[in-house]
Formats: sequence, structure tokens, C-alpha cells
Amino acid sequence: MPFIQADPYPWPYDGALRPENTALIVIDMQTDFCGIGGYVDKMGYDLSLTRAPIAPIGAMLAALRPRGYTIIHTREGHRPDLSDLPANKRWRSRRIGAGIGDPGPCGRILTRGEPGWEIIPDLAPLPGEIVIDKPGKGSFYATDLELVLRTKGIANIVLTGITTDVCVHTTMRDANDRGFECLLLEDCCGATDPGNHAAALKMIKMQGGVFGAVSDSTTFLAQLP
Ligand code: C5J
Repeated sequence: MPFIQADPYPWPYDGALRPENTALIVIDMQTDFCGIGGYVDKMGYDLSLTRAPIAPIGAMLAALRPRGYTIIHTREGHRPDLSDLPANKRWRSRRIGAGIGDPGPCGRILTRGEPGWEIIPDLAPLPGEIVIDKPGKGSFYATDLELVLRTKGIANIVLTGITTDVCVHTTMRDANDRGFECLLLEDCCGATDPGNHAAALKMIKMQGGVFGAVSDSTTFLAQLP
């Protein structure tokens, strides 16, 4: 039975790792989170941290696409009229100098259709790949992600993207509660703070794998059946 070496247990728990039942989710690899002039840059964080996963995610896509795995991309962003932007989220973003919906070097920050909201060209979705637009941090809230996963018969989810401690973690927790078997690849994720990245990984591994397991792309690709 195919397992991936992972911490704290060989993943998936039942050894049922197949292209038909496994999805790779690439979370929020948008200019706003890893590009010059985007939301994260405007907040003053170190872009090298959120850009670090670009190459490993590229390697995962290159390996899993031809093998027939389901590939899902997500984008965080709001409607141009901001009717789905909670007032407190807007207020907090303005307070730190990166107001959602306000103009910036990459267009209106975290606003659908703007250049900064686009997925970076290096990891652009291919035609036919699923793209989930989400207004929040988790990928399930106010989206059809669960319907898509259930319809496709997905049991296992491999999580990648940014940021580890916010959108990736929220999505992993929500997926775990829904009974999906989750694996986070640590080199395919990045946070705006290295300590938060490390803490997010540690949290997953508590209680025997309270949200799933952690591995990395090199291990995953070496053991991929
Ligand atoms: C954040 C995300 N950090 N994609 N979004 O606001 O993690």
C-alpha cells in the first residue's frame, strides 16, 4: 500500500493514495501575497518568506498533473463593490497600511479582477483546473469546494500555498473536520513570520496528528507511487 513518509504518521492513514481520490490544493499563490506591491508587501513583510514555496509547488504541479491528480487553486479576494468584505476586515487592513479595496501598485488590494489578485504566472492554473474564489481565509467558507471534492470522490488532500498559519491552516482544519485526510508539505508553504510557520507545523503534529500530517515535496515526490 502506498504511504508517504510524514510526521507524525505515514500518510494517508489507510494507504489509499491514488490519483482518483487525492487532490493537490494550491492556496492563494497570488501577487497580493507574494509579489512586489501586493497586500503582503504593503504590510511590510519579508516577501522571500512567501515566495520560498513557489519552486517546490511548481515541482509538485509538474509531477501530479500528468499523473491525473485533481489540482485545485484558490484565490482570496473580494467583489469589486466590496459587498462581501466585512467592515472589521477592511478596518484592520487599513490600519496596517494595506486597505483591502484601496488602490495600490498592483491595483485595488485583494479585489477580484485586479492584477494583484491574480495567481502568479509561475503557478498559473492550466485550462480545466479548478479555481475556488473565497472571500475569507478558509477555502470552504462561502465556496463550493466541499461539493467539488465530494463530487470527485476525493478523500485525501495535499495542502500547499500561503500563508501557512492563516489560509492554509484554516483550510486544513476545516478539511479535517469534514473527514478529509490531510497532508501539509512544509516546503510548499510559507508564512509572513518564520516562527508562525514553525508553530503552525507543530500544531498539526500534536495529539497524534490532530489535523493530519506534515511532510515535504522531496519526500512526497520520491515516494509517489
Ligand atoms: C492572509 C492568506 N494571510 N492567504 N491570507 O491574509 O493566508
